Amino acid sequence: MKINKSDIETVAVKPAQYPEPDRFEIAFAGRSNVGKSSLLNLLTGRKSLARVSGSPGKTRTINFYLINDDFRIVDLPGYGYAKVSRSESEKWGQMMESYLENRENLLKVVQLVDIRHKPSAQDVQMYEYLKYYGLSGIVVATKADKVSRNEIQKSMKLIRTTLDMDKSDIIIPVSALKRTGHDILLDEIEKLLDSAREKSEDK
Ligand SMILES: Nc1nc2c(ncn2[C@@H]2O[C@H](COP(=O)(O)OP(=O)(O)O)[C@@H](O)[C@H]2O)c(=O)[nH]1
Ligand SMILES: [Mg+2]
Repeated sequence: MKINKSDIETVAVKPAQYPEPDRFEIAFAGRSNVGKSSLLNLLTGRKSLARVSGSPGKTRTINFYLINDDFRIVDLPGYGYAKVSRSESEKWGQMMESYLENRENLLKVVQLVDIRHKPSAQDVQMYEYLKYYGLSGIVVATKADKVSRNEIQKSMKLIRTTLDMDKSDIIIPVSALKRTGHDILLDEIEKLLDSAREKSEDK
């Protein structure tokens, strides 16, 4: 699949602000600063569709992007930023829950982890949560340009065991800097959309 068209559709902090659930959605989750915005820009071929931030912890909204006038990519607020207050992190939890637990048109959540580090306790918790809701299965290892080829293989093993991924779950190393890996992710997204469409036709 190629992305020819992408636009920010809605910025939401509560369900009343979400767009109608009339299109399939693929969401991105991960620690703040892991590279979610950079990945979105890489996939869409746009330099600044999503704001890339030097200082972590800025995105406190759920951002809905309309892709090819067809489906949506949803950028979820990042977690794991040390300096947030308890009330802020509770707000984050409520925002995530209200989206992830009730969104009927949500097909999958792509979990992003930094290829250089062992997934954090919060990454593990997030992946467990996604598994529980049947939304897990695709992990993107970001910043692949920062490690050697050999280390990529090692990191992928560490990510797989730490997140307790299923055999059929996949890890895709991606570099926004070198512009690699995004084609594989786009193909996976296309597969998800195709099979969801087949299912909805069967009904
Ligand atoms: N070297 C390298 N840096 C990256 C990559 N992806 C993101 N970054 C950097 O990581 C920082 C956080 O990126 P951003 O996309 O804003 O992360 P977000 O908070 O998850 O949306 C920025 O300084 C990016 O330039 C990558 O693939 N390679
Ligand atoms: Mg971001």
